[in-house]
Amino acid sequence: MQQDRRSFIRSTAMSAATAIASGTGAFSLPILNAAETSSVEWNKAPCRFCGTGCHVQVGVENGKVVAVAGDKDAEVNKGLLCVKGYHVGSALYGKDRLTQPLLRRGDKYEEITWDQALDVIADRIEGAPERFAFYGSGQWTIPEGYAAQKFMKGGLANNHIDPNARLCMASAVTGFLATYGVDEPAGCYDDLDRCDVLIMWGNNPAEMHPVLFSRVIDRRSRGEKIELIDIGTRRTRTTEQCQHYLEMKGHGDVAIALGIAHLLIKNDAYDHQFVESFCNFKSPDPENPNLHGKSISFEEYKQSLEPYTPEYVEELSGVPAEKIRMLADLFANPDIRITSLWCMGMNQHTMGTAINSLVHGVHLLSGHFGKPGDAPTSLTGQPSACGTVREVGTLAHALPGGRVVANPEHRQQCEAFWNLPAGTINPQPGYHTVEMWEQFCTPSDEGGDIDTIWVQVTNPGQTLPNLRKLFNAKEGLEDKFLIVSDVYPTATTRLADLILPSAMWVEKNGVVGNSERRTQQWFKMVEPPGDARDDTWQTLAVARRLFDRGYAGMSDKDGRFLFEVVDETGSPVPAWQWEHYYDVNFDKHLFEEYRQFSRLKHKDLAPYDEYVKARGMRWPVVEQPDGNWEETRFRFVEKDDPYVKAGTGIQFYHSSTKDDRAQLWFHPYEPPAEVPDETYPLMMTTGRVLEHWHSGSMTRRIPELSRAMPSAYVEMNPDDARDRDIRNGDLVSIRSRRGELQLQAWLNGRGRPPRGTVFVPFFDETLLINELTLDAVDPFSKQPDYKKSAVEIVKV
Ligand code: MGD
Ligand code: SF4
Ligand code: MOS
Repeated sequence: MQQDRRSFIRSTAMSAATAIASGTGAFSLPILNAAETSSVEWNKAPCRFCGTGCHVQVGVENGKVVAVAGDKDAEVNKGLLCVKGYHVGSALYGKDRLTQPLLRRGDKYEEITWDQALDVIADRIEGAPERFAFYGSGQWTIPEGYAAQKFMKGGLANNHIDPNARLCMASAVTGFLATYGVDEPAGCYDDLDRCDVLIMWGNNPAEMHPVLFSRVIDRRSRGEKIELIDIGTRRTRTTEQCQHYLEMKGHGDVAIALGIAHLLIKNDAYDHQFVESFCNFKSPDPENPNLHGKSISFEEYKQSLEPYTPEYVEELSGVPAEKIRMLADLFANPDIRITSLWCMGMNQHTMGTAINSLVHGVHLLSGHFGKPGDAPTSLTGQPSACGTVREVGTLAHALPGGRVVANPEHRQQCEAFWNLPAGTINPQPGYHTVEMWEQFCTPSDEGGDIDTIWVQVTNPGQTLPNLRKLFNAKEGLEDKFLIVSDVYPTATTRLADLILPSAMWVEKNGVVGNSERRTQQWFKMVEPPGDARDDTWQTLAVARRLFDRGYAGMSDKDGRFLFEVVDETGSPVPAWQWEHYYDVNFDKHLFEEYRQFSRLKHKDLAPYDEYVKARGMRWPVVEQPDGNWEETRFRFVEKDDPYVKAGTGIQFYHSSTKDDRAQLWFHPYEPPAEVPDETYPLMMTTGRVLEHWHSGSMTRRIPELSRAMPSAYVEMNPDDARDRDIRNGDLVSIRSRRGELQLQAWLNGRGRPPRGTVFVPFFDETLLINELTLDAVDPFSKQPDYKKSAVEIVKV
């Protein structure tokens, strides 16, 4: 079949649009209880969408997912789901699923076989392996990410692999590393059941982690008292539930954290015993900028905080001085339990590493750490941002198990696990996301040295910042080649040279890791449509094609295929042939291999089969003398964390100063990378909405969700609108230094931005707000700031 490229794009975009408009085409599932039908077979799986990590029960009948129910046995959600979770099954059945590999020839797409597709990819790689990059995802399963990681860093000795999670939680990672020397939250969701005060630092869990938020709100209906504080840049559905709303300007969080620390010291209300036993002090080192900064004395720390009086903090943040005093008084009270929650507000921030470290610092300084309910806890957006990105280490500088490519010992360990010749792994970190796409969009003769990118399970054509520069500029660069594995046509497939149809969610086996260190497993339940195949299989099959062509990197040092799997009799299984892929549980094989790495930094995982029985377990999971595998709720805390020495109480055993202490940071306040001026007087924030998952490629194909939230809009403050003669529903033009877009204005809508600010969601493929967003990044995490772009709005 030959199809004109433009008509393909048009027809797929149209079919998605009509499926959405008419409610036909996309298949909608009833919500059943297990008891309602007996011919339905039920099985557990984590929800496909967010980092909360709810479990669903999936009902299958005649080879189709026909129902979804909340899983009552799951600790995370106890049977509850949000509106996306209830409809997750329908995400499989949009009528324009990709079912066949498609190769672009000039202006046309041609259906090709998988065999041909593998040759195309192998040719690109063999032509220039060092110019090839892999762009992955926090929605990769752990085995998918691990396979890609080994393929790149082991097989190709190429570190140009980075995930969309760079856009998401890279600053949380650097914050944890800078503070504790090891990544991921010490606490867990149990803290939400136990805290007296919950502070949300620029976080809207009512829409982004709905089930988690209702777990908190439910406590009130049981008569428990809990004080909720929303520090935010606009009123949201979260605000509605909070006793306190502290409206801040962009980067105000930095000032607020400094203000709290200032008062704790000034009032001598900090926890002397905790600080003296468990903390060192740090500040950035301007002479030698690096993640671990320089050591400072308590006196220096104290002096640095001097200027951040409540009045000065009010000036910087817009939050009244007495509210800063209120926060400091709460932290000064040792008799209450305080949990801080944050997500993209603190991470998508050009001071992301700094603000993450400062919020940890407030908890450490006040001793609100390590007791159930006393925890600084960052949330992740995606179902496996933790499992696949942070733990498997699918970042340009990392290796599995908290290892890094720059460390010779780490490379050696990894080479030993992979049975590779010594010196195989490249010591130079690869390109992080923004650099990778910049290199790809720069013509080769102008020095752009990435010429092929393989994208899996992410939609960069919609979700990268500053799209014209970092994505659209690829158009017309004939020597650049984009490979996209997806389940639907998207803004990314629009510029793809090779489109690969993928199996999704319960069409394949999977393992993921949620925000609270919980590793979750599921089995394949239905067949993928047409020729769609697992992402892991795709990586494996390309590796094998290279191996068969004699590409040296795809063999281990004994000449065996890098991804060899043997059956019970010891003979290799040809899993790279699709018809044999499920002869073995390839996921289990990869997981067991990966599991060895997890012990290197006390992130121990249990054997695969333990996760089959459980609704997830939180690492470190350690085997007990009776043979049971026990999870850990609170890290660094004696009795709960098996790695803490008896008698220490708390032990930061990965301390970067090697003295079992955490680092308490000072970072000076800096303004945002872009601030409003005369030409662009409004500050724009972007983000998600309840009904849609990220780029909407899945949720916009679910009629109930797309009808509930059909298209993007710009939330404006009524005063800003009045100044511009704009009324509710008017079409307006929004402009930044990078692009222009026309949208409908929404006044007094779901979110209420204060004067001088606007909000635009990024789910709408037909209204790409990321053509306007800024691509400035945090200096340590390289994560971009999507929350602060200067714009102007005029009525059309
Ligand atoms: P998704 O829509 O989640 O967005 O950005 P993306 O990851 O780009 O993309 C997942 C893609 O995977 C979809 O196209 C889906 O169809 C496809 N897919 C689903 N299942 C499978 C599968 O099994 N296999 C394959 N191969 N494909 C599959 C998210 C990113 O967006 C993130 S994490 C953040 S935090 C950023 N947030 C953000 C923001 O706050 N504001 C703005 N303006 N932009 C943002 N962009 C970032
Ligand atoms: Fe799924 Fe997240 Fe909703 Fe839970 S809260 S049902 S994981 S989208
Ligand atoms: Mo991004 S990890 O989903 O918030």
